[in-house]
Amino acid sequence: MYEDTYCEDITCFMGGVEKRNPGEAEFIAAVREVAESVFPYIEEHPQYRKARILERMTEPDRIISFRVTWEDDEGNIRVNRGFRVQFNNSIGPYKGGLRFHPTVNLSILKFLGFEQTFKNSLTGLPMGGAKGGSNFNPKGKSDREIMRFCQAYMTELQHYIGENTDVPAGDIGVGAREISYLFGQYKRLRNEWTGTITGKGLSYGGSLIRKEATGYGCVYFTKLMLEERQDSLAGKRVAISGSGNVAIYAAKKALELGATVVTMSDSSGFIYDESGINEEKLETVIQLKEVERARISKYVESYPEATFHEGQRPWSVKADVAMPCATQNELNLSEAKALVANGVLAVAEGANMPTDADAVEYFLEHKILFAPAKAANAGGVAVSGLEQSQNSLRVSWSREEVDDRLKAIMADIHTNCVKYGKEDADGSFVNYLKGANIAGFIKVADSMLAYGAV
Ligand code: NDP
Ligand code: 2IT
Repeated sequence: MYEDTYCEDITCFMGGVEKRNPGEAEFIAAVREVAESVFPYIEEHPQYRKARILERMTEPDRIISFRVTWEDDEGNIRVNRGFRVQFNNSIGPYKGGLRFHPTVNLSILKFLGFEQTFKNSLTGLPMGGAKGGSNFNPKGKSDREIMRFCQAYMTELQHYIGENTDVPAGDIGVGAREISYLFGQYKRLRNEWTGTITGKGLSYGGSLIRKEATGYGCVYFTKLMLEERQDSLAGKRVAISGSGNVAIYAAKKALELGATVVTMSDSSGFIYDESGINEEKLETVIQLKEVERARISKYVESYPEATFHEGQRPWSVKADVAMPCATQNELNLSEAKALVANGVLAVAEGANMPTDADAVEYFLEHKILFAPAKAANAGGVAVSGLEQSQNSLRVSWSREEVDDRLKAIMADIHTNCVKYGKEDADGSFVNYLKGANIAGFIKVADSMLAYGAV
């Protein structure tokens, strides 16, 4: 099953990856995307080839899988599967979110942990890559059930994490409420108060701007890409998918910078508001999603000028900027064609791997500004890193201080993407995908080289 050959080309290398990870479509796609960017770079830097850095980087340090047993409100015993994939800790303690969603499996968590390694490297902060979660479905569960599940999950996870080992955070289905229950249980079991989880509430060690950071960072990055082309966000029509943490704060910052947000969505469909989802309407979305935990379709009850499109994704509308902020594989080739036909200028991935590989290729062929997830959504984990720093220093920085640091980190990521992603003879087109993959690779690869054969 395991073929240990020195590969000279990407076909041989990917053949090995596919053999070793049968049926793991998401993980294989994430590896292929990185390998396509870094293989030519490795060719020019044979020290990486000789040390088999890419082979090592695509094998997680370890995978932890465990049973989570909990009791629902009716007294029934429920059983879920919990995971933590500790992918690579070359440049810092493992860091990455937890996802609670019925689709969670090893392929998805391995792809997310692999991506996280490069993303965290791009932030410039000392963080390795990891991801975890469970196939638990939080939808329709009572607060008490969520609490019992989080406590049961943490009772096992606590053995493997710690402020200098592995620091989890939120992701799909894990927001402020779940983080509080998880952190409360960790603190209780370990009798220690450390910054072992990020995304905490402000009264117990959380950082200002963490909640907003992924969405804000994604918009800051989009602004920088447009400025690179002497353009701006002001007056642009923005199509956003999702209505969770990332989507909401991407919408908020886009509005602040003078754009018009025309769509949001959830797994049941999307809403289209031609007149724009303004500040007041966005507050309604926040109320719907964060407080009532209701469906986005309810938006049209408050704003009948908008339309709800059941079972559809928002990529058919006319937009200058598209921001997929819901989940993986939510923008396919035909939707990419529709966006380009409608004049899209920039696509920024708020979610992880939302765009299918052939759709990414189509955007790049058409010279669309394409911000890959590991660059565009790195603001979330970057502010998690700042939360860790504040916890270690026992200080709390102001909103302005954290926001300024976030802006500076996104600007550095942008600069590095431009440095390694310039294409065309005159360097006029920036392939941000290639730039992000190479820039993220170098720091991790050089650390692995320095450690010798580990
Ligand atoms: P939330 O749980 O807050 O929101 C998720 C949103 O996406 C909801 O609107 C949800 O709709 C929708 N969604 C989830 N799964 C699907 C699906 N299979 N099909 C259609 N819609 C779906 O998660 P986040 O906003 O935190 O995460 C969104 C994305 O951003 C993910 O890819 C995540 O990995 C990525 N990300 C998150 C970061 C963070 O800090 N939170 C940081 C960087 C990236 P519904 O309610 O109907 O399920
Ligand atoms: O995908 C991601 O970068 C996250 N879910 C955030 C991870 C973190 O540790 O803040």
